[in-house]
Formats: sequence, structure tokens, C-alpha cells
Amino acid sequence: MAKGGPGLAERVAAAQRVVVLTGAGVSAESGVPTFRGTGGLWRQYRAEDLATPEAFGRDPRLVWEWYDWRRQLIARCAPNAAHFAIVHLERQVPEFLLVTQNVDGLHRRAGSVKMVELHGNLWRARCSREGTIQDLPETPLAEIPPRCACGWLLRPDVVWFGEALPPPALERALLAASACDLFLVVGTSAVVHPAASLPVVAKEHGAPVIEVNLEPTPLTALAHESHHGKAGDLLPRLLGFSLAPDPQPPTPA
Ligand code: BJW
Repeated sequence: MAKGGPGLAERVAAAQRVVVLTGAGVSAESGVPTFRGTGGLWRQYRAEDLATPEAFGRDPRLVWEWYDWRRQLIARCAPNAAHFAIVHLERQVPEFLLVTQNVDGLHRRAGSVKMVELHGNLWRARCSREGTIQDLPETPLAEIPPRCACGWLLRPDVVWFGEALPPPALERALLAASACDLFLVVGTSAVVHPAASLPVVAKEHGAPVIEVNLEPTPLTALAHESHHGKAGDLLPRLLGFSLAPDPQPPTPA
């Protein structure tokens, strides 16, 4: 429910520096399961069995099978109207940063450029000895668990519970949150830190926080506006964007 004052489109028009924080809900309408709530990934699998370094140490095959299943599922998904609305927003605002917790790569596929992926990306693997990164194919992995050329196990290049977020991504997100004049939060349960602290940082520095989510979250009480509904419906409407299917500029002849 909006708490009054200017609408989101007016706030955006007046803003110089906008930060958008997204979570799994932004990809839900693309068919990517969320983590928590109805149909959430954690309902079928215990997070501590699959998304911790301990789980990987115990059973790397099980962990890789889960990520391989998710990659196959996401390969069949396409960005939705919420992803595209965020691309439009990036192109409209002088200083913009998208901070996503999502590892599915759909923002990039939609055309987002000014972005940080706080929790990594499941289309990449990292050598557990050397830390070198390699891209993963859209096809199922030939070998599970996969190995680096050096012989050590590869691991998904994502951030598991208890692991530090990539310092450059977190620093960039914190800096942007503390300097923005509008902070938009879309489709996150706002329970996983430090991502969930970013809107608090923004508010402490004077920026209005606007939330779009199917349901209330721990952030709702601090948000200046909280809009409940599907991001793919609400976001383009609140931002005053028409639902163009593809925001990419025409390819030069
Ligand atoms: C829709 C919708 C539609 C649905 N439209 N909306 C401070 C306080 C308490 C705890 C901690 C703290 N600081 C750190 C911690 C510990 C921990 C943590 O936060 N635990 C809490 C759960 C209690 N954090 C960590 O461990 C982090 N690491 C860390 O802090 O390290 C410190 C350190 C420093 C130095 C050295 C060593 C350590 C790491 C967190 C990593 C999170 N990783 C995961 C997995 C990523 C890989 C993978 O995908 O497999 O990230 S967990 C999972 O949760 C994933 C997500 O990015 C993250 C957030 O979930 P998200 O996106 O919010 O999804 P959901 O499902 O929860 O919510 C979806 C929402 O969408 C819902 O609200 C729906 O209503 C909504 N929705 N459809 C609009 N159509």
C-alpha cells in the first residue's frame, strides 16, 4: 500500500541517483522458483544441505546436481516485464545501479548494464584451489562434479551462507546505497544479509525506500511506499513505462 506523497514515476523524474535492489521475486514471472514461500526452492531442499560450503565439502555431487537442474530450468526462462522496466529505468536516470541478489543472469539478458551481482552467477564455475573462473554451458554438465584443468573440484561461482560477498560488489552497492536519492526494492524477502541492510543504509542517508513485492516483508515498515502485487505488472505501471517487449536500441544496419 502506498503511504501517500509523490508516485514512483514522479520520484524517478526528480531523482539523480537511483539504486534498485532485486531478489528472486523479480524472476518469478519468468518461471524461476523463488527460495522461500510457496513453491520456493528451500521448501523442497534444505538450504543447509545445498547452499553452504559444508554441504559442498560433504557431497559435491548432490550440490552440483541441484545447480545443474536449476541451470537447465533457467535456460528455458526469459526475462519478464519487470526486468525490462529496470532496463528502461537505467536508461532514464543519470546515475543508476542495479544490485541483484539473483544468480540467474536474467537482468543481463534483459539488457541491464550498470549492475552488481551480490551473490554471484550460476552460469560460472570457480576452481576451489586456484579461484579461476570459467563459464558453464547451457547444456547439462558432462561430468558431475566438474573438475578444473588443475585436477581440483570446480564449485558454482555463487555466494553460499557463511561466505563473504565479493568485496568489490558489496562496496559498490554500499556506496551507491549511501549516496542515492531513491532506493527501489523489488521481489526480495529481505531476510538475507548483508543485502537486506542496503535499504536501511539508504534510508539512514535520507533516501526514500520504495518496495514492490507480492506480500509484506520486514522492510515494509521502513519503506516510504510499499506496493503489493506482481513486479511484472506493477513495476512498469508505477514507473509509467509502456510494456515494450524489447528495450534494446535497433541494431545498426
Ligand atoms: C514476488 C513475486 C512477484 C515472489 N513479484 N515479488 C545479519 C543478521 C542476520 C544474519 C546475518 C547477518 N549477516 C550475515 C548473516 C548470515 C547470513 C544471513 O543473512 N542469514 C539469514 C538468512 C538469517 N548471511 C550470509 O551468510 C551472507 N554472508 C555473510 O554475511 O558473510 C559474512 C562474512 C564476512 C567475511 C568472511 C566470511 C563471512 C551470505 C548470504 C548468501 C546468500 N546465498 C543465497 C544462495 C545463492 C546461491 C544460489 O542461488 O544457490 O542467495 S541464499 C538465497 O537467499 C539466495 C538469494 O539471493 C537470497 C535472498 O533471497 P530472495 O532473493 O529474497 O528470495 P526469497 O525467495 O527469499 O524471496 C522472494 C520474494 O519475492 C518474496 O518476498 C516474495 O513475496 C516475492 N515475490 N513472486 C514481486 N511476481
